[in-house]
Amino acid sequence: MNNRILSILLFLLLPQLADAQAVIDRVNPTSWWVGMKNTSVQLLVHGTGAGTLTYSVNHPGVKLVKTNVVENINYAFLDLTISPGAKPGIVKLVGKRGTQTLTQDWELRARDNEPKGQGVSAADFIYLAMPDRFANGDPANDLFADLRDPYADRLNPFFRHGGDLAGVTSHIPYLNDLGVTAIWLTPVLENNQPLTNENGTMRASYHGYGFTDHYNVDRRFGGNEAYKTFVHEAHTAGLKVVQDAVYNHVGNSHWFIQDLPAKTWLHEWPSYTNTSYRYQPITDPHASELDRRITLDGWFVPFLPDLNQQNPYLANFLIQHAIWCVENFGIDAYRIDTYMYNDQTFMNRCNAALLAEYPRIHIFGESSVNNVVDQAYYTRNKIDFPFKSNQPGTLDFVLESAMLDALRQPVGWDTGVQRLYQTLAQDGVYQDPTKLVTFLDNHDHDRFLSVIGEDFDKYKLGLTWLLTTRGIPSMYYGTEVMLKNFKDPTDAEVRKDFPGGWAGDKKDKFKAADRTPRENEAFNFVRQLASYRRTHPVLQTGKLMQYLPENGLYVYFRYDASGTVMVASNTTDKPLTLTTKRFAERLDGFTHAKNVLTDEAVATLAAVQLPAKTAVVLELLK
Ligand SMILES: [Ca+2]
Ligand SMILES: [Ca+2]
Repeated sequence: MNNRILSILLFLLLPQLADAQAVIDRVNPTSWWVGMKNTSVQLLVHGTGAGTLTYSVNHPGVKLVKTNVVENINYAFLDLTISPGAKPGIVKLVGKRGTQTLTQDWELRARDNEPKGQGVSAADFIYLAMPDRFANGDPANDLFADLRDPYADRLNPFFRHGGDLAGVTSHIPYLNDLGVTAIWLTPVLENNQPLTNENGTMRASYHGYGFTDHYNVDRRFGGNEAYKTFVHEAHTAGLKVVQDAVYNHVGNSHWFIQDLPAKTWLHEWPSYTNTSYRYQPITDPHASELDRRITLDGWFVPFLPDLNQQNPYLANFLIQHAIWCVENFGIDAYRIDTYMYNDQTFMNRCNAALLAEYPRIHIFGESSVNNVVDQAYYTRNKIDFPFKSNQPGTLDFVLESAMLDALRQPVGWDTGVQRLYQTLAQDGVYQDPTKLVTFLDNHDHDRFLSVIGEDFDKYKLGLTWLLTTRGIPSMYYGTEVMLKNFKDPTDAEVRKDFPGGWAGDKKDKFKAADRTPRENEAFNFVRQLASYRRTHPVLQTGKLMQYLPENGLYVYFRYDASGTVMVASNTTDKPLTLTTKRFAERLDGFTHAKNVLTDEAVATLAAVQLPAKTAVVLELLK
């Protein structure tokens, strides 16, 4: 059959098929609220022939402004306005075609009192956990035979292990005790992806970065209700919640990938094209358009299709989903996955929409770069780039590598602790460097303890910097009980189960009695510094003054009207006595101090004893 005959046949048959079979099987967002600042919402309506129906809405305060159709007749996009006086309840969406009338219920809700969009700031300390690997609170949800990946196997590092939201919720008291004030979980939305073959190994989407339905939390994590419970319990305990957002791509089993609304929904290439993972073409004024397109529109991996955020219906879909999660679950901040590979104009629009509804919300993306200029591009900055990002913060990858270099490189003119000093010395490019989220490692990097050669002195030094310098500190789960490993042979090595998170684990490191003396020392060290930071605004909002490092000695101060804290670090292998005359500018008026880490009194400030590879944190007193 040639194409012309096929087209004529389809032309004759399709209307009848649509007439006979038109259905609505999905409306996204699944609900919305009365009283949002933006009174417009665009409903994606999906189902066989959904785009061939004529829609109407008869509900107090709700107006159907426009019905939009796209090239796939299974979609309609309905532009609604919801007046402040609209009545919460079930809205009937009526679709008609010929003699057929379809009625679809859609929920309009009143806003609830759960705190939402509270933001995270330098007053916070974020704990990053992977729910599949943290604790299994409900063994009944570990696997489901009707999902594309029906397995759970703790002996396989690449499979799901059964950890879930109930497991995180039940350890909120542990996190409170440790002194963290916010929890960032790797994504919890449904990833109904099959196992994928990655370099010859079958792997599960346990990490969560391949969404298949934006409006459902994965059943294996406990579903939407478990997430709501987790957020509510966290808030009740004084903890905020950071959600991991993924705008750049979805899983290739996502329901809308199975029935694409339009050719322009994705970045499609004549043949498969991966992103180069090179970020320079985005900021480079000399870049070729081809290099830019490959970086931005190339696919992250073959099973994560790259979304075209310039498609206006897709852009609305993603932005409304971001708002829906804040409003529905009560989340407080967003970490954004692969920030650099998104359309940056779209990102600005999305950030602005979130900030318009929730002025205090914090947003910080993953931009894995190796220099301050490229990092500044993705947050509010003072550089004259042609594109100006409105993102409030960003993850501070440059400071991470600088802190690690300070601990692993020999002291030199531009090496060792100079790297830390020199990185912070470039903070002038940011509008507000205190909004950057700092870290020593994460789920994609070698674990901190291994990078520094499992040296406990260096471990304490790094954590001291993390918890006393500028920024919003974050810590990867298990660092406090000295989990270690390189990504050798794969990242599964840095994503091990938290010991004690599963019934029957030999050791329960959530409990002091099951931790070794060294692990308790580590836990208590983190807790001590976190507690001091939490109760001393000077470490949150105080100014930072740093002195040029000399021979591996690095001294900085945090100070404001409420007090002054001096942090003196000896990054060398030898004990040293630090003469403090050079710091008179900040020591003026202070005569003695309290050692924050030991609570000991320090009688004189003339000289400070610094054993090899140690830092002292001194609260200066008059
Ligand atoms: Ca489970
Ligand atoms: Ca992209």
